[in-house]
Amino acid sequence: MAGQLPLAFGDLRPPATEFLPGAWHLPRYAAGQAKALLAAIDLVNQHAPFRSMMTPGRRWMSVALTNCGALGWVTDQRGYRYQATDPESGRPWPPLPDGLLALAQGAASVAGYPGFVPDACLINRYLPGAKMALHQDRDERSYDHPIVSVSLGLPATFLFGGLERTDRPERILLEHGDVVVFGGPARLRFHGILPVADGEHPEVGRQRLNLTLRKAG
Ligand code: MD3
Ligand code: FE
Repeated sequence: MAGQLPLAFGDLRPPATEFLPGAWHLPRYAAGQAKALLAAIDLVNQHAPFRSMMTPGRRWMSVALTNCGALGWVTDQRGYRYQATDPESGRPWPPLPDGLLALAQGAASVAGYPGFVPDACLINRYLPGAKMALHQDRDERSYDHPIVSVSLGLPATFLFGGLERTDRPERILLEHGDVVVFGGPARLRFHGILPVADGEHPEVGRQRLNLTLRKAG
């Protein structure tokens, strides 16, 4: 993990900041591992391809998603849940890559959440125009564990609200390589993503990818 050491020079990552209680922004924390992360996502996509999913309210999500790890997040007309198998294939989700686990644990430690052991990684793919409406993440067994988010590719505006849907959200730009850790009092805040603007990222192309590492079970 030499890429995570505080090098005397050659490390241009801005410092981590706690932008709201329990919520930490680690700018470009994962940028040095982007190639490995993209290769890992490619492998997951070969075994469990990105797909559209329908909400219990019968609306198609504009984001395409897949998962790796012991548990994967799914939605259908029956509801939102985590399950051990891919509903498209009936097979277990691909394993969580070691490097991704180490990245998430390192980021969680920086944010003051040592000993984080995620068992689920949801991977969201946003093509230009895709968005995610304000929501809370409440499908995990316990809210005592943080969620680690890794963004790759096109930038997006992240909306970060309060504990009530109507609380006016703050806006945070999430860029390629950025990691955000949400724990403690931030864990149940409403959040969403504004429609992704069209563009072309030199390493990732015309898309935004977001990985969220969770302890779901
Ligand atoms: C704040 N994903 O998959 S990541 C999601 O960029 C989701 O794809 C967005 O919201 C994305 O559920 C946002 C940032 C994030 C993830 C989980 C959170 C923020 C969070 C859980 C609690 C509070
Ligand atoms: Fe969420």
